[in-house]
Amino acid sequence: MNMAATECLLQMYEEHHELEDYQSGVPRWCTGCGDSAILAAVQRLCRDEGLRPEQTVFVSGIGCSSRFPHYMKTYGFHGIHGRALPIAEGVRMARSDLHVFVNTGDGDCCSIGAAHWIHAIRYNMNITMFLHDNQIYGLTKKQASPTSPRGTKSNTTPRGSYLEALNPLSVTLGVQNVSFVAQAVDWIPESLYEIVKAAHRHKGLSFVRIVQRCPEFMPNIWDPWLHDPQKVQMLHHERGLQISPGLAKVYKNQLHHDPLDINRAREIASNLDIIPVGILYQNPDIPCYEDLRHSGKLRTTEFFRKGLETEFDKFTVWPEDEAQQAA
Ligand SMILES: Cc1ncc(C[n+]2csc(CCOP(=O)(O)OP(=O)(O)O)c2C)c(N)n1
Ligand code: SF4
Ligand SMILES: [Mg+2]
Repeated sequence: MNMAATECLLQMYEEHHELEDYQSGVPRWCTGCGDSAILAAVQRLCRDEGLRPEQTVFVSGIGCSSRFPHYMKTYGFHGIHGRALPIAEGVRMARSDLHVFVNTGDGDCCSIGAAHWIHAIRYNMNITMFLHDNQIYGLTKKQASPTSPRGTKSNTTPRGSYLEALNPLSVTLGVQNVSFVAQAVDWIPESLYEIVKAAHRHKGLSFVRIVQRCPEFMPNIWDPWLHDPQKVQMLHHERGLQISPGLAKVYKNQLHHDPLDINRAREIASNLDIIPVGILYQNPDIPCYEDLRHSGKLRTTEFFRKGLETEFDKFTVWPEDEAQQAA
């Protein structure tokens, strides 16, 4: 075999990945936890899109859902509660060649990390963000979160929570520079996969709220939607996602929705009786912050070394300066 053919084969081997190339460890999530479905969809995405594990990084905060990077055989950063987004933004600024993902819980994102969430939308960096919304603090064993429905009994709200839940879709759709908003549910794996794929392919901050079941602390809350497919509305459009014939048979509540129409997206998001599934909004023309800042130039180690040396040189006292001062 000649050299060119050998190199070609080696390259094919390096670029071909199986699911196990992305799987790491045994997830510690409870049986029936929706996080497992999200993990399966994302590992499949990485394999199908051929994402090189060494060029892929998952960043998370703290929570059950934030254990996600441990189960991906890629780079990962299990961060600080509420701070997944700024960490991911730092990674993205320094290494625009990486695929950057964020896994965050409803407490992590919508409570302690809410300020970072708002600004991440506005900065619109090329990051794919999954909000695992189980409407409760899971890891710390059942405290109400901003997305808990009013009346939720928890350790912090024993008489039931007093406030209406925050709507993560409406909040995101209200922020300047929003470029991608979608919603998925953990119990429809086919559309979950299509949505995470569309989110990854979008250039900009892709916000995907995933309705995630927590059978441990919020059992049965999604039963009305699980048992009545009419309460799940499948969004479809030539510019968005298509509904497969199999899904169309079960989910007959379908809406032809143009993802460029932000006002309609806001209306859809505000109807809480049904769960819209699909892309609510997508605008590919919003510029990414990292492009505005350094026009796609890769920040290499050499780049940083030169920059640091230039800065240090400003404080160097050269021998001739000392001699001049002494004279
Ligand atoms: C600064 C800080 N405050 C509080 C905590 C405790 N804490 C850990 S996870 C968590 C909430 C997790 O809820 P969520 O983000 O919804 O994730 P889930 O466990 O539901 O996936 C809290 C309050 C912490 N680790 N750090
Ligand atoms: S407590 Fe809830 S969110 Fe956490 S692992 Fe168990 S089912 Fe999942
Ligand atoms: Mg939660």
